[in-house]
Amino acid sequence: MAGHFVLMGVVNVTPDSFSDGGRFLEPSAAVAHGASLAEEGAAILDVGGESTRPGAAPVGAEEELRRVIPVVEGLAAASGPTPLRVSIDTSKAAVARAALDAGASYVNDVTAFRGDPAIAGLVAERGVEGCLMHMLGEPRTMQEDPRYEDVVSDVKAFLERRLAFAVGEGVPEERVTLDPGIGFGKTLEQNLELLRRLDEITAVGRPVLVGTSRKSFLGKLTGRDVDDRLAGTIATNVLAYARGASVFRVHDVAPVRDALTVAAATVAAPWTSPTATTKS
Ligand code: HH2
Repeated sequence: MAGHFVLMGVVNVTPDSFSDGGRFLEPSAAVAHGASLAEEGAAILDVGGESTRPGAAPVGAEEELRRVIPVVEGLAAASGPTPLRVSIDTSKAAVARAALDAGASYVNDVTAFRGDPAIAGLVAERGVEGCLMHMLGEPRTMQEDPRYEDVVSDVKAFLERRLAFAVGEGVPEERVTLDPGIGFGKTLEQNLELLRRLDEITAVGRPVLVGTSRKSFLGKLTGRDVDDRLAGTIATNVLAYARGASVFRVHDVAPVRDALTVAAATVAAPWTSPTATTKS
């Protein structure tokens, strides 16, 4: 666990995303933004053309394609010291297919292959990696009184079921990352409990991604507006790291990279268990 983390930088090409909606609608602006996130240390750039914020209206495939494909193409073609790794944040197989054709190599599906199950076969066939995320309900209504028996056990069982589905469709387990879906059909308390007990999700044995960046539960705790939630974002990412998460989806790559670098160095410090040194 110690020492290793991957930053996924958020590149939203939408008019209505909750924190950066409308800022990168022009493909050239989105590509430039993605390239600067990569320079700050993002190993993966997650390009999305449909907002999933609570209450968001769904977007048709044609419009989603129009938004994301030029950006995926631009980022995949952007040259630098290391080629940019592009993720497509979609739940539509048609969008994922076109994005993979345009140079993406990762599929981030907030419906965990439920929205369009054909996405699983596509990921299998193309040999790419993907992320399966938990969401209760759908974005339009997901924050209306979400209820669980036990939020962590329920989310874990869901992720295990979706992992089994993906494997059944031919996706090798090694290519799957799991995500508890912070903010997707969860109250403030449920989000905090998932973070507090994240080690129960990492126990499934797959890498775990967390996306807390700028989310409203941080605003509820601190009273801060969406543009002023970096401290809360850092706190939650460091705590998630300590509990075994390894992929961090964030808008502010440079400061989170610094925080996780310090966290990783601290956790990695040599430490000998008293039981290991006891003479037998
Ligand atoms: N959160 C958002 C979108 N995609 N994907 C994963 N795997 N995990 C997340 O937590 C996650 C995600 C929401 O954030 P953002 O993209 O900034 O907002 P919007 O959905 O409004 O575009």
